[in-house]
Amino acid sequence: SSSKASEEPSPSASNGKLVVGFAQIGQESGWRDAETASVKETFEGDPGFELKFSDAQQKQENQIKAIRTFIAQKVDAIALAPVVESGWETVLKEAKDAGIPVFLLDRGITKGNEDLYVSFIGSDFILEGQNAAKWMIDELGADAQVNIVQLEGTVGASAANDRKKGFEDAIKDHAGYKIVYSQTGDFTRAKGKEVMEAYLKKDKNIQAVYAHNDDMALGAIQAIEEAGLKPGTDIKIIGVDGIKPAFEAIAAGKMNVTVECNPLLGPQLKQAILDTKAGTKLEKWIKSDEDVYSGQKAIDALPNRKY
Ligand code: GZL
Repeated sequence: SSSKASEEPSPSASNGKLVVGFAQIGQESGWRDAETASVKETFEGDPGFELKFSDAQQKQENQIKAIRTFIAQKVDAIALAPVVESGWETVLKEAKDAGIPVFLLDRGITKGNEDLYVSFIGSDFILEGQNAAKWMIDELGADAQVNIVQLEGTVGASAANDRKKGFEDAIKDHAGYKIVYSQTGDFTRAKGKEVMEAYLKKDKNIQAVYAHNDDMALGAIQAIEEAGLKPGTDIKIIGVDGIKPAFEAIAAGKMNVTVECNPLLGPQLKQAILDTKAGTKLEKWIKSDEDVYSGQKAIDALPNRKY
């Protein structure tokens, strides 16, 4: 194993502060904006840190470039929200060789590369997909006939892959639950609306929409209303994230459930960096605790929601 010395990155350039480079994906969703705000508040609010922030506009090659820049700047730690699971081995090996610890934020990378990062700080997306299916089965009945449109997240993203897997596993024993259409909406409201519009032109006999994030669910709601149907009633709407607009849609009766996914990861990231610098061994997966909000529970929680 590497000696203690090589695990300690070179002291940071700027006057004793710990310099952190954050390679963020972009601004595709309200959830991600909340995550960015949490990281910025946490690090910019602490005189012991300097934050270098990069917005990759959804492109993996921009995230890779940002990581290389952080390495050249000899930062003390790198945080990465990997837009897709694959293609990180080379650049994360470069960070490792430079003795810079990497922390994955909110999405994972291909299995088998656990030696290339200290910890993944994020949610259990399979559980989130299972919780979405559980609500649907409890609400509509185990033997109901339910045609479902699934709005998938960004192609190749761990959050999309696992929310799909968790959901589809959980409905597979209920023959009446059929995913009649499954298409990526890129985690955005605009694309979610576009995909839903296109589908409704072909077929209106659907009973539920399962969207991998609330932004796409909110886009689908607009499309459903424009098609003359009542979202929340004619078609049940399930989203993931727990952003405030989803709580507002539930309160308005236009959406049924949001499966919470915590974006406020700044404090956990800071603690993980400090622990690592102190030589403390961390869990490979620092999991967020989350809840499921529907009906009166969502209405009651709305005033306290932070994002
Ligand atoms: C989840 C995160 C996902 C959110 C989406 O950790 O990766 O990306 O659920 C966001 O809203 O676009």
